[in-house]
Amino acid sequence: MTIKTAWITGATSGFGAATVERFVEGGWRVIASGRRAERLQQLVDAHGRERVHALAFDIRDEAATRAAVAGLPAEFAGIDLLVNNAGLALGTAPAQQASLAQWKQMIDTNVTALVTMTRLLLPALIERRGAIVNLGSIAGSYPYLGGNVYGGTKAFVAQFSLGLRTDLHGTGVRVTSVEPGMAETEFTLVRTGGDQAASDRLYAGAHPITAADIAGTIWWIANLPPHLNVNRIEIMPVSQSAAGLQVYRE
Ligand code: NDP
Ligand code: 8X3
Repeated sequence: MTIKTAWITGATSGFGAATVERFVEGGWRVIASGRRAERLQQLVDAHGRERVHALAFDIRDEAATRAAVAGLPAEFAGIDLLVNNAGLALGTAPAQQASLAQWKQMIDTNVTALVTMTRLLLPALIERRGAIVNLGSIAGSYPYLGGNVYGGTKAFVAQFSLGLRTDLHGTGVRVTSVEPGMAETEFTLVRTGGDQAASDRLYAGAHPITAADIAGTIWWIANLPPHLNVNRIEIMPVSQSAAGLQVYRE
């Protein structure tokens, strides 16, 4: 049987790290990328060089991304699945107080780097009739206070995914936008600039989604019969639901 290959961005933590584990366990080869080289090395040490190819680079750096794609070893050069997972939220301040630098970092990572990876890997994905799974978020559909640019980047991910499907019509390439709600990863630690107590408070008692839940969802999507495409999938923990609109009164 031919061994399939997935490129999983943001593989050093959370959804990405769990997805690496799920796909390696399922017999795939994985290209694991992220900035924290030591965490990537741990994946290689755990699973072996023939299963995991680690690429440490900042995904906002287009030249580094191009070099990573161009330098893939032959065994990892045929890509069956791209999981565009690397991403982040920074800050929860309302727009009028938010940091412009943080806004730009979210756009550079969640939007610009995602489209760069996609564009660079499309030829390989078309050749293999492969699949793309993009990590959107419920924040792209439901506004919340302080979600401003983060929500905007995830709305882009959802609409870009639908547009990709349309453009890739007839190629056999599948595209899915996975849109989770509250999930316990390093997401809130990153968003709050390292406030572990704030992260713990947010998830306490809420039974949030786990990274393994999302890895299992991505595994399911990638292994559906080839005539099926999940366009979008929105997943929340049972403890979370939408809570309506606000009214300001004079
Ligand atoms: P984590 O913070 O645990 O993981 C984020 C990953 O993105 C890390 O591996 C990190 O790697 C990588 N990353 C961030 N910036 C860069 C960069 N500049 N270059 C390369 N890699 C980068 O968060 P999650 O696992 O929760 O998040 C994964 C995705 O899921 C994100 O797109 C997030 O927006 C989305 N999401 C998360 C939800 C949640 O509640 N947790 C819900 C809905 C969507 P490193 O730091 O090593 O570079
Ligand atoms: C992460 C989910 O609700 O914190 O995308 O924005 S949320």
